[in-house]
Amino acid sequence: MTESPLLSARKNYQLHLPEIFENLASVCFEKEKDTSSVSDLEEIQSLFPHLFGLPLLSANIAKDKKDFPPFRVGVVLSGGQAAGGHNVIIGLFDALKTLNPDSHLVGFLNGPSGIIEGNIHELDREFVSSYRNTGGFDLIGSGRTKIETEEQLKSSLQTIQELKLDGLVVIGGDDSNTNAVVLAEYLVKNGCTTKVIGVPKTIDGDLRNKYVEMSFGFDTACKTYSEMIGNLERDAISAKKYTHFVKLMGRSASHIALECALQTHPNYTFISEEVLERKLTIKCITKELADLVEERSKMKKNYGVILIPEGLIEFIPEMKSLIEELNTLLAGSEFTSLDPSASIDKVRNTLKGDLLSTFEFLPEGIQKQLLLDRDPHGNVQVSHINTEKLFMETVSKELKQRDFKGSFSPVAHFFGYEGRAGFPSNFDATYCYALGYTAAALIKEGLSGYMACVNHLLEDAKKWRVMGIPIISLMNLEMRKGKKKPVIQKALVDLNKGPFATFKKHRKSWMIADDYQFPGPIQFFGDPQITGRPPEVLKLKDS
Ligand code: FBP
Repeated sequence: MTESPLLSARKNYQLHLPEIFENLASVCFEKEKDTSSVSDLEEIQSLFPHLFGLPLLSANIAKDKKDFPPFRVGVVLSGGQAAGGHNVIIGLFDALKTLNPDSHLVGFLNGPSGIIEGNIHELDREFVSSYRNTGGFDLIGSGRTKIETEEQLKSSLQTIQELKLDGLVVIGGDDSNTNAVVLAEYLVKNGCTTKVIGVPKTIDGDLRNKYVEMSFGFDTACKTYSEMIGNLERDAISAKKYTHFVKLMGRSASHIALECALQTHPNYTFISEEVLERKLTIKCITKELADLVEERSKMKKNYGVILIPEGLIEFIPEMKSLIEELNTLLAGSEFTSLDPSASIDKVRNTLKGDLLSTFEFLPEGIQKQLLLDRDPHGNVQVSHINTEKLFMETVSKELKQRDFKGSFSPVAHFFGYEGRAGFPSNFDATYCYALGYTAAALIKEGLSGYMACVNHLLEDAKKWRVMGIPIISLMNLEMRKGKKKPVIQKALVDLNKGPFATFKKHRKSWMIADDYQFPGPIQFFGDPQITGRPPEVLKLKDS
C-alpha cells in the first residue's frame, strides 16, 4: 500500500533539539537541590532505602569530552497510547548511536510484560526511522502489566541481566513511572548496575509539577478533541436542534476538559476538581444543566455543547465514597469469580445507608460499569462508564418534571481513544525527541531512578532546559486495591490560578452567547510559532 502524502511529509519533518544536545558527549548533570518525597517520608524511605533522597539535577556542559563504550539499552512503552512515544524511542536511538555507533537498543514488546517474559525486538535504524513523527505505540506495542510480585521482579532482573543492559527506559504515566522506580530499587538491592529512567507520558496531563511542565501526548490529544468539539459546535449552530454531551478522556484530573474548553468555548464544561470542592451532588449537577437548557431555550437556542471529563464520576462526593467502598469490596476474594449480575446483588446486600441509596439511584448500566474489573494498578476504568448518558437521562427526567416546553434532544459522544494515536503535533514530536535524548544522557551519566525532564517549554526548543527528577520525590502513599501503596501523586487542576481562573472569567458568557471557536485540524505546516504552539494551559500556567 502506498503511503499517504501526509505520512511521507511527516516523516521528513525536521526535529530540533535543545542546544545542550549539540554536545551530547559532554552533557553532565549538576545538583540543584536535595529531595525527599511529597509526603509519608518515613514509609517511603523504608520502601526505597537505596534511591530515597536523590538530588534534583539539571544538565550542563562538562569541560572535558569523554569517549563512551557502546551502550546496551532496553525501552518499554507502558500504559495508554500518547502521541509522540515513537519519537522518544527515535530520540533515544539517535542519542545512543551518537554516543557510540555500536550501541544497541532493544524494545520490550507489549508493555512491561515484555520485560518479565524477555519478549524483545532488536531495533535498527531503518525500522525505527519508519515510525518517525507518527502517533500510537505500535512500534513495540504497549501494556498495563504492573511489575510488583517478587516473582515478576525476579524475572525482570533475569531478563535485564541476560541482555546485559546498561539502561532501561520506561515510557509511561504516573503508575508506569512508579513501576520504573520500584524496579530500579529492586535492581540496586540485588547488585544489578542497570540504570532505570522514566519518561513522562500521558494524555491526561496529570503527570506534572514545577519541573515536569507537561506530559507528552496531552497537546495532540487536546488538539484532536478540540477539532471535533469545534465541528460539533458548528453543527449545533447550523441545525439548532441537538444538545451534545461530550465525555472527554482523562482518567482523574480535568486538564483535558479545561484545555478543550479554552480552545473551543463550549456552553458548559465540568471541571471535576471544582465539583468536588463545591460538593455537588448528581442532583445539583442535573439541576444546573437543566437550568442552562431552559435558559437557552427561552432564547430559542434548543441546542448546545457540554463537556464532561471522564473522571467526573469519581469526584462527585457521593460517588467518590461509593467508589472507594466498591474498590475495597471488589478487592475481597468473594467477588473475584462472580458474574456482573451476581456482583450487583452481592453489592446491594453489603452496602448500607447513603452508599446503598446512591448505588440504587444509578441506572443499572452504570451500576454494572462501576463493578467492572479495576486496571492492574487498581484504577476504576472510567473510560468504560457512560457518565455522559447518565446526565442525559437525569436532565431529561428533570426537564419533564419541570414541565419544560422547549425541545431537548441530547446526543452522546465519547472522545477518547481517537486522541491518543494520531500524528503528534509539532510540539509533541519535538518534545518527545528531546525526552529520548534526555533519557540517553541520564543513562550515560550512570543515573537511576530519575525521570527525564525537559522544561521551559514556552521558549524556542533550542532553549529548552534539560533535567533529571528523582521519581521518588514525586511520590506519596495512596489506597490501591484496598491497601496503601507508594505512587506518584497526580497533579489535579489548580482552582486558584492560571488556566482555571481564565476559564472561570469567561464561562458565564460562553453559556449563552455561543462564542464557539473552531480550531480545525492540527496544523503541521507554516509558521513554527503557530504550528509548534504548546497547549493553552501551559501558556496560562503562571497567569
Ligand atoms: P495512561 O495513564 O496510561 O497514560 O492512560 C491514560 C488513559 O488514556 C486514560 O485517559 C483513560 O482513562 C485510560 O487510559 C484508558 O485505558 P485503556 O487504554 O486501558 O482503556
